[in-house]
Amino acid sequence: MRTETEHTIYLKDYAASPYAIDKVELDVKIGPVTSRIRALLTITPRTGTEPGTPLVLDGDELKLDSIAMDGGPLPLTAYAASATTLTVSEPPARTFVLETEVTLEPEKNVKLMGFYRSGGTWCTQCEPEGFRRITYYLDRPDVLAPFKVTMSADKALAPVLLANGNLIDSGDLEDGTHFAVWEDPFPKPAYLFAMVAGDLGSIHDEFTTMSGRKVALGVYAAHGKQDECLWAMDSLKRSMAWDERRFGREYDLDVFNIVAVSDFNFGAMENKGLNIFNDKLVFVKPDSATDDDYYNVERVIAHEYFHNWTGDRITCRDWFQLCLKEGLTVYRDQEFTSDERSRAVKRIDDVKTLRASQFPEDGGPLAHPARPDRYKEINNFYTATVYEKGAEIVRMLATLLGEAGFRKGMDLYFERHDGDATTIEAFIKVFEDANGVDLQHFQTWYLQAGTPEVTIADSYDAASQTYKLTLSQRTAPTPGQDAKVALPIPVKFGLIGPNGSPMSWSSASGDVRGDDMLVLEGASATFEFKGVPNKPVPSLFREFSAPVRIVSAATQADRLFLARHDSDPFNRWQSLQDVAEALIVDAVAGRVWSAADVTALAEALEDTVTSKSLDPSFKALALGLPPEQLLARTIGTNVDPDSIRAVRLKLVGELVAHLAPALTAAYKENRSTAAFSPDAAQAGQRALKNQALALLVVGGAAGGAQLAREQYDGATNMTDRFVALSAAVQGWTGDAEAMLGHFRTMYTADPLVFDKWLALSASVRADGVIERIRAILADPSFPANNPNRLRSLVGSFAMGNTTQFARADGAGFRFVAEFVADVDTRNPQVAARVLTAFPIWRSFEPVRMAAAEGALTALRDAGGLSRNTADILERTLAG
Ligand code: B3K
Ligand code: ZN
Repeated sequence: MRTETEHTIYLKDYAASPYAIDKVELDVKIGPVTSRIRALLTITPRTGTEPGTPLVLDGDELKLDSIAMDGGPLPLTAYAASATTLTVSEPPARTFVLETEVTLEPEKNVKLMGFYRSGGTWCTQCEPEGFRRITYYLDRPDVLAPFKVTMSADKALAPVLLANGNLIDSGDLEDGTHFAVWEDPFPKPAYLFAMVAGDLGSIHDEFTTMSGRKVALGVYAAHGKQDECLWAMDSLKRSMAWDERRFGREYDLDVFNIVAVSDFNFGAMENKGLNIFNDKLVFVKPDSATDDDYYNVERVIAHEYFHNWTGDRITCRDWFQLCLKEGLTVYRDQEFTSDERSRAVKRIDDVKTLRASQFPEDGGPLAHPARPDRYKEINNFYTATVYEKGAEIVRMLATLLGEAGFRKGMDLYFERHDGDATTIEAFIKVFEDANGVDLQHFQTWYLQAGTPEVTIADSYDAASQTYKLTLSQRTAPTPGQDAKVALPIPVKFGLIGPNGSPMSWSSASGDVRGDDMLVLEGASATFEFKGVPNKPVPSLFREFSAPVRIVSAATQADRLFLARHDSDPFNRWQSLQDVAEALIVDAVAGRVWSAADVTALAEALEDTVTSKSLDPSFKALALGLPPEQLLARTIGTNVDPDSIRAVRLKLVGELVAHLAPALTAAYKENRSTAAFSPDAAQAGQRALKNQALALLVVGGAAGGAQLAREQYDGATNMTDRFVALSAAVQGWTGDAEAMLGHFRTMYTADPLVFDKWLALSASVRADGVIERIRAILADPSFPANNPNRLRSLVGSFAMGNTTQFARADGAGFRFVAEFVADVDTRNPQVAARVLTAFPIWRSFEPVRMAAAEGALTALRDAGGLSRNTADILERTLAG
């Protein structure tokens, strides 16, 4: 490994910077090839700073053109500049103004961090450490300053000039250029800085805040894309209204702009007043975007907007606290979606995501606490643990405190910390103070890595009418954290009587709160319910009230009973998953199911699909069998992905043999000729219809392939077309190849639809898929630097096509490792992200395990990797 990766940063070493920045004035001259950045930083030593303490500013690939202090030149001996630092050895012991100039070449910035060019548009990405690629600065989140930015550029090349805050001046200059001055009155860390220049189209609207202020809203994108931005604008307005209603949060500037760009390393960025988005999370229209795309645009627009309060107004003291803004903001966007759409469906979707991405992370070599205490490369900590587990922790807090108690804490958070760069401890403290409770034990959720496993045992004594429930927890060691403590775990629950109705009790002992929550604080606890007339079936972890793995001795009969009778939709769904999972896992281990086992599950699914009371989007989820990767995780060791896939497909086939009539009926009943609308009701009907179709095709029902073909040909929206194609590809029907070819020809001109084709091409399970992907990559017209294209093709392969990625001959592992090495030379963030497909390698059977290790060690031995990729690789191999 390179020595760079030896460089570890520890939370315990945190110290405030010796200097504060009171004011930033930037003058940015954007030229066709080079851009010049002049920065005027007003700097004051912080109280307690020893006179003569050097000022050390961060840089990254910068070259200093000139420097001055308080308007005069600085002698060469007074400073030292390198690509990564600018040190002023003995700054004055009073406020001074430091002036620097650097020249950048945005076009060459293919890392897409700092100031770069995407499809002709100049834009920025600064979180976490991109601002230092624009100018020398104290690039850390606890240095907050008001910014004033003067931008100028050729008027024809860049008629649009945007930055954070409010526009205070603009005009033409004599040389054909024009300028704009943007001022952001809210002190902010540099990671929230943004500017955009280019020839862009836009749509505009207005929002009136709860105190009656008018905010001008704009969404900017490539010309001709305006109609694809309307949903984003609509989502923004609903987000603004929701944050006022639900959290009392009002927007603060006069302007809120969103810009869509095509080359972006992740989804979007919450820069103050100027959010920059990956265009795939802005552009939607019925004939090129699916219902999932609409849902994601709405969700991410909301997420970035909500950051204005949880992230921008209140930011992080240091990057260890990332979860403070991310976990909390994910919780907020989840709540938004739950209020706007179906709460139960949203919860199921989120738990599926958590289990698919966070649980494997938490149980593998990359496990880390939601608030880590060390890192080598902060970019590698934008993880499912920080985001999704972070949101789960906030959700548990809300569950434990109740809605009103949670809101009191949030109100205090905004009141006490507005304008601060703060910590997880401060966040927990507001809930303690607002509610008069002790949350020190709860705080451990942020500090301890690993997913607790909760084991459930119960017994019923008919003579004394007593029902006893014993819960115990255990968390396996994770890298660097051998000893684990018990965590406080909220368990929402209910007891269900033999007739399917809720059962009550006359008295309970143990930490039972109200009639629907238990709290497991220690390693183990017993809860005793008296006055329970019959043996109940317990429904535990309703709404998935804690991010844990549940081990229960429930029988298949109990699970099927819950699937029919539980009043909690989450647990109804979960029970069906559990039944299917048990059948598959047993069969993989050689204990083949009986016909009666399959019939019982098929009947429960049929009751679900034909139910008059359940909504279609829930039914669609209920019909989805546990994914292969999840089954592999449950199996845990000695995994052979081919056998998991074969057994799962066999179960689908047998279920479909029972369910074909019900699925066909659901398919027909949910077809609609109404004009397309992305609303949850219509999307839910499409989801059920399309899930039925996918099962009919993959389950080999007579006429299934034909139905997919007909839907594909006759589709009037992308959801129907794409799902029909996916079903054909998943089932690898006779005409799947022809359909894929047709889709490509039809949509090559639209990069975001082309991404769908790339992802599907990479998901083909048949041999030859690696050659297929290699051929696509080798095509000279393939945009090899665009993160969306690369992730759609190789990311989908590595993360989704497990049987081919984890081929026993090692070809899949080698291909992905070679791809990572290649992309790493251009865009380390994309490379490091794709490499996170590997950490499951030790769960495979010995042949695959050795093949994966071979590919990983070859990557390591070739050397020359970026810090991002080397860090992931090192941890993946160390395990
Ligand atoms: N805060 C950004 C993510 C930045 C990722 C940097 N590697 C978007 C978000 O989470 O809202
Ligand atoms: Zn975020």
